[in-house]
Amino acid sequence: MVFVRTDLEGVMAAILRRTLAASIVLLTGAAAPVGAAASPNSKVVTAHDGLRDLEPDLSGAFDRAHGLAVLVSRGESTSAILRVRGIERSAAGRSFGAHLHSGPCVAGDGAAAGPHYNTDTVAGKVPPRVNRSTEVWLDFTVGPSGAANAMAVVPFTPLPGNRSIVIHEKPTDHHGAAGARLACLPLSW
Ligand SMILES: [Cu+2]
Repeated sequence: MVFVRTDLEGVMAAILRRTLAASIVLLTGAAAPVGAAASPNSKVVTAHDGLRDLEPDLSGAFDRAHGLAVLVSRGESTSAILRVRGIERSAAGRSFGAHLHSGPCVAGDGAAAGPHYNTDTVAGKVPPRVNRSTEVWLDFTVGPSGAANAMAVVPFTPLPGNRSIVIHEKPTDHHGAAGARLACLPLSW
């Protein structure tokens, strides 16, 4: 487990470095990439904010939590990371489902986030396949200090919109269900 966590931290640090480099390119309009991996074809979405409560009776563990989400798309592939900090330590060891949802993150209104973002649905495929390749699943387990990390790589680029990452009370099952919606992080681009 320590190996996995360390490895994940390394991967996320690399993505964050690339994100920063890509952002610098966007901000400065520099023609040449800044940093080794800042491809001009990569698209980067970031969000860093306090989590919004969706179910005040259930979401106490996330009352003071904040989240960082980064989506990096290159070609047909998107890498997504989620870092959550400030989770109540009583939740250490618990696992929670988390997904990119198609709708906005509105405090107190879990339904506003709508269904999972699903690339089959966007493409009009009926019925849509529901799995970790058609949706962005970012389940995590809370560490002893109240921190959690998750990463997913999917073979599509989510379309822009006012979207959210929703944290659920249970890990995601193979139908994509994870129980009540506890908290969310707004993600708009
Ligand atoms: Cu969800």
